[in-house]
This record gives sequence, structure tokens and C-alpha cells, in this order.
Amino acid sequence: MRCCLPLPCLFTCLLLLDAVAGATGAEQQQRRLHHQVQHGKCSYTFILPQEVGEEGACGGAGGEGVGVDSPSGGATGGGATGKQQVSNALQRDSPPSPDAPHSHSQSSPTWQESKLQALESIMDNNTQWLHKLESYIQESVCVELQEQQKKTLHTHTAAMLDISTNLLSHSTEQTRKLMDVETQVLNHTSRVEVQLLEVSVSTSRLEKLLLLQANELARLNERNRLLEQRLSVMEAGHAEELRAAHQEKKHLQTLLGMSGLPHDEPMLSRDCAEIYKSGVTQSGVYTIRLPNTTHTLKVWCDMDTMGGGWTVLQKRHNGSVDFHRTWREYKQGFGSVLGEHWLGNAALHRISSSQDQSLLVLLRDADGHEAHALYQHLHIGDEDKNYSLHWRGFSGTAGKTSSLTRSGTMFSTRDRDHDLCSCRCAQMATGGWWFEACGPSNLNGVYYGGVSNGGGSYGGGVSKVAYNSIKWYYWKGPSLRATMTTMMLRPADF
Ligand SMILES: [Ca+2]
Repeated sequence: MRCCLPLPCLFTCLLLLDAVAGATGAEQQQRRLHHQVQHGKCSYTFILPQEVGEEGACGGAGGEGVGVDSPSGGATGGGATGKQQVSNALQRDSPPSPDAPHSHSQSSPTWQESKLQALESIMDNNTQWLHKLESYIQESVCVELQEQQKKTLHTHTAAMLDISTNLLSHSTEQTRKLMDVETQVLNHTSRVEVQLLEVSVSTSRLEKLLLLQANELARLNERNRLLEQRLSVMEAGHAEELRAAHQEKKHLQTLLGMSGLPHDEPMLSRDCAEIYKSGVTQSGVYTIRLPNTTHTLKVWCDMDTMGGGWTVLQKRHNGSVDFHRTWREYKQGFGSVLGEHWLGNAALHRISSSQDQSLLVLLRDADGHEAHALYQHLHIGDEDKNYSLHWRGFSGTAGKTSSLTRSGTMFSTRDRDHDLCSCRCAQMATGGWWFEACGPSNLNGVYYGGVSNGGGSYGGGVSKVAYNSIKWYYWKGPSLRATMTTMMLRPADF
């Protein structure tokens, strides 16, 4: 049974089935079902077929009949006669009126009519009620449908809103991430561009520098080539001069041989450096010929110290020689080249005048400490200039400051006073030296050696280092007790 079918249609079907039921009889009666509905004071019994009704509620055979119960609630169907129920599927279930047999016997048509009228009235009521029921059901159904639709719509709208919100959030998040990535990419690109620009600038600078250096190199090469050309010319000229000098030398030697005068050994060297360069590298006594003279001289050549080739000017190591000498003695030299000695100021002037010389001073004190002072360039004036001292290029370990008297200082001895002191330094300090006033050095002072303070010839037994002792002030101050001193010369370009 379907609620959505229009009830008048159902009622019509019931009537039609009623006619059919009349033909089938009691068999149909057994297949019917009873369904009772309470409405107000009335109860309605729906008599439904058991098998035919399954074909459809509206199109086929629907309900079979409707019974109307009386307010007293008496049941119909089972208790009434079968014929009456079949022919009147929808009837009022009321007891027969007490006067029914009487009136039936007298005016049967009138009772039937009244019965029919009553039935019609009931039918009308039922029809109206069914209309109301239909309206009510329709309204209910419509309201329910509308509510269902609204609810469904709301549900769908909420779901769509949720989905839209989620999509919007997701899109916003994705957009934000994309913007972040874009920002990072832009920053990275900017950095890379800046680096490229810096690299470009640096490369440009390096290229300019390279170009400048290449130009400078080309200029230097050109200059070098010119210098080489000039050098070649000079070498050729020098070789020619040398050849001419040799010829002149031969000529002079021939003249000397013819005159019968003695002449120097042509093989003598002018200093120890020349001997060293000739291949002799052992320290010892050698004979040299002073430059620009015929004068020969025995010297001690130091071939071991700092590359060798040194001509010893002064040597002290045991105090065996007295250094408190006269001007003439210092000019010519004294002592033994095998031991303590002074080579001589005349020789010193000759050697230092022939070519640029270096002076090396070696010192050792009583404790065995050694030091040196090197003067890259040294020159000693001639006797007219009192063998004045000139030097430059000091270095070494014997003090940070040169103890040798400043350039220009003249030589003084006990009999020649050329110092800048009103006193006589050579007398006070003893020995011959380049005294100033009297200056921080005197390697020709009294040799006290390792004897403590004044044990030497001029010490006088004093308990402190005597003023007249060997002095090299800026190495050990006034307390120096020298046990060895050496002064040597060697060409500066050795
Ligand atoms: Ca003086």
C-alpha cells in the first residue's frame, strides 16, 4: 500500500474489486487482510487482498474494501455474514435496529433506500475524510520534502562551503609557498648577478693590470736589449784596451830587461783576494805587491772566514806585541804576520785606494764570546790627510751601533795628535788609532786578555777595566776584556 497514491483512486479500485469479489466468492474472502485505523471516535477497517495487491497500489488491484466501525468499537468482518461483507465491503458496523424485521416486512424498499442513503452518506463522509487525509498527507509530505530538501540543500551547501574553504586555504598556502620560492629565487638571482658583476670588474682590472705588466715587460726587454748592446760595445773596447796594456807591459818589461834593472815578479798578486781567486784557498802568509808600487809585502791571508780572500791588517790574540808605537811605526807596520802585528798605514792607504774595500772586524772576549762588525766600504786617506778614516755600510753582531769612529777622523799616535780632544787620546788610551774625543773604540789599546782588569803592561793592577784597554764600546760597553781582535780587508765586490 503506497501513501502517495491519490485515495479516491484507491477507493474506486476497492469498489471494482468488490464487484469481482462477488463473482469469486468465499475464496476471495479468505485471501483478504484486515487493517484497522482509528480516527477520532471512528475506527476504519481496511480489507486488503493478500495476493492481488502485490501487483501495484494504484494501477492494479489495491485494497479490497473498507469497513467502518461504529463508535462502540465493534469489529466487522469475521462476525458478520459473508454475503453482506462481500457486497458491502464498506459498511457501518452497527447492530440491526430492533424494528428491522418489522419494517423490513412492511416497507423493505424504504429500508434499502435508507440503507443506501446511509451508505452514500458514509461514503461522502469517507470521501471527505479521505480528501482531508490526502491533503494532510500531501501537506505533510510536501513539508517533509521541503524540509528534507532544505536540509539536504543546507547539508550540501555546508559541504560545498567546507570544500571551498579547504580549497581556498590550500590555494592560499600554495600561493604563499610559491611566493616564498619566488622571493628566494629572486634573491639568489640577485646575488648571482652581483657576484657576476664583481667577477667581471675584477677580471677587467686584472686584464688592465696584465696589459700594463706586459707593456712594462716589453719596455724592460727593450731597455735590456739596449743595455746589452752597450755592454757588448764596452766589452769590445775594454778587450782592446786590455790588449794594448798587455802590449805596453811587454814593451816595458823588455825595456827593463835591456836596462838591467831588477823588476818585480810579474806573478805577484796585489792582495789576498786575488790569490784566493787564483785558486789558493789555504790561510797563511803570502807575498803581495802593493797596487801601483813596486813594493812587496808579506801578509797573512785569511782564506776561511766568511768566504776567504781577506788580507789581515791587524791581529791580536796574546798580548805579545806592544802597540803603543810612534807615527812612523804605524806608517810602516810592526809585529809579525805570523802573530800579532799592524800591517801599516801606508799599505792600508795603497790597498784601499786601488779599489773599493770592505773591512771586517773580528772580536772575542774573555768568556769566549765572538762577534763581528762589517763595513761594506772603507777608504783610508794618504799621509797628507793623516790616514783619515772613511767608511759606510755598517752591519754585524758587535753592537747595533758602529763603534768605529765616524768618517773623516784622522789617525793619531803617541807622537802625533790629530784627535778632537784637548787632551791626547793616544797617550791616555795608548796605541795608535782613529781617535775622536776619544771615541768608542781602540783596538790597539793595551791587551789585558783574560786577566781580570789591569793585569797587563799598562793596567797598574787596578780592579776595573782600564781606560787604556782594548775597546769596542757598543758590543760589551766599558767592561770588555778582549782576548782576540782581527781587522781584515777584502775588495767590496769580492
Ligand atoms: Ca788632542
